[in-house]
Amino acid sequence: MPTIQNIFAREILDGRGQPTVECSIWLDNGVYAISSAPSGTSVGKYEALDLHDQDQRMLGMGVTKAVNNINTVIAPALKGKDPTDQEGIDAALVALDGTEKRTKLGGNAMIAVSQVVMKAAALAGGVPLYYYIWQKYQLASSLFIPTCIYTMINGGSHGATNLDFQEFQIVPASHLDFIQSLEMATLLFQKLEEVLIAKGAIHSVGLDGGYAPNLYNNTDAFEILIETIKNSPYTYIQDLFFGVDVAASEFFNAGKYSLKDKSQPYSPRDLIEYYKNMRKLYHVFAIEDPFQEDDWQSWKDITLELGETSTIIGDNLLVGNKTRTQKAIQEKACNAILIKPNQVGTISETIEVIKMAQAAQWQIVVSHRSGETNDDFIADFAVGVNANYVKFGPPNRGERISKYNRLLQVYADLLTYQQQPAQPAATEAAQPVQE
Ligand code: 2PG
Ligand code: MG
Repeated sequence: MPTIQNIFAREILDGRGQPTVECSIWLDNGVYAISSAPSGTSVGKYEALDLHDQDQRMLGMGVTKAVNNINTVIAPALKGKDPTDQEGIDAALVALDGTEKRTKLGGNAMIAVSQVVMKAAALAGGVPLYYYIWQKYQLASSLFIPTCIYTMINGGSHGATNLDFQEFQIVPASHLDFIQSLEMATLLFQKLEEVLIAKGAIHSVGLDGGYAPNLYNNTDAFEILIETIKNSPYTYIQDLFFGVDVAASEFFNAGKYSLKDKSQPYSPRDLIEYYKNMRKLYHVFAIEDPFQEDDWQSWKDITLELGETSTIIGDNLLVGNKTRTQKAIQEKACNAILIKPNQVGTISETIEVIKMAQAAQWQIVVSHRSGETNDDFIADFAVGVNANYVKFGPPNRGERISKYNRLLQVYADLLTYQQQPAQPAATEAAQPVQE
């Protein structure tokens, strides 16, 4: 049995140019691995804390405290431990931290270690990471590439703040396999730029790489996407649908929601009607965070009224937290969960929540963060846990491309193993996964 010889962390930069934690591990059999912590911008109220230095350096965003916690507290405690005992390692991290929100060690310190241990265990076993995860947790009988939800336009706190919604996405139809869907997303992303230039609406790219154009409201964004699709060989509704990450907490105030197309804020009831209309007009198949994280009644209402035909995804609502997920299952507050392991702090706890959501027959969407490095851990993780969907941004910017390129490698592996890389069905009716 290989054992952990050393763990060492340092501060590096993520794709936003902000400091984050990177961690190396050495096993006594010579295995060496590296992993880093992603981090968010539109951060949920209930997620694990990203520990930042909050001092004079780098606008207080440095992570030297989290790095020191790994080097001086975590590393000595994990020396000599078995890296394949992920549950034991993660339980040790949870115990060393001892807080609900991971404020002592930092969620960023904990997830970097939890991930790197898992990478080392896979390497020690001589198998690819996704395969190791799949074998270890046995969450489904076959391996496949999840359907990719591609962000095309960024608004909200990821964009130029002119658009209310954070992400306007395309969701490929189930007849396209991963390669075909990536080709479609790549072409549409290029075509979108042409349309934006022609309209004089080009601005820049947002935090996860989607265009952040000079548009006024959400309707403009859908219309531009429809025009883009018309300028391509693809057919709207036949080949793709739309999705959004509303990130509604960002425009919530005193029980109401302010959208720029109306001077008065929307009541929760008005906003549900807005979504119903959007669903009908633009075939928006997946809606993430339609309401603020404590507005449980509105979540229940939208799931009741749109959940039969749409995927209602809880991100900030759930933050991968067991108690909140349990409550949402009981109260039927959504029918899908966004999984971001760094919201939780450890991989073992994330797996428990995935199991819980799968048992409730929810759809699983494994997601990147707006702050990402070139670490492609999350791509292997998504395949290994048999996620229905992944959200890795557009095919743009190195830290997003690294995930798509990793999926291309896994796709090739699966073909080589002669296992059919079957797609979960993405239909407008949100059908259960076919394997
Ligand atoms: C989200 C994520 C990723 P952030 O809200 O789903 O797109 O954003 O990482 O900023 O929380
Ligand atoms: Mg979100």
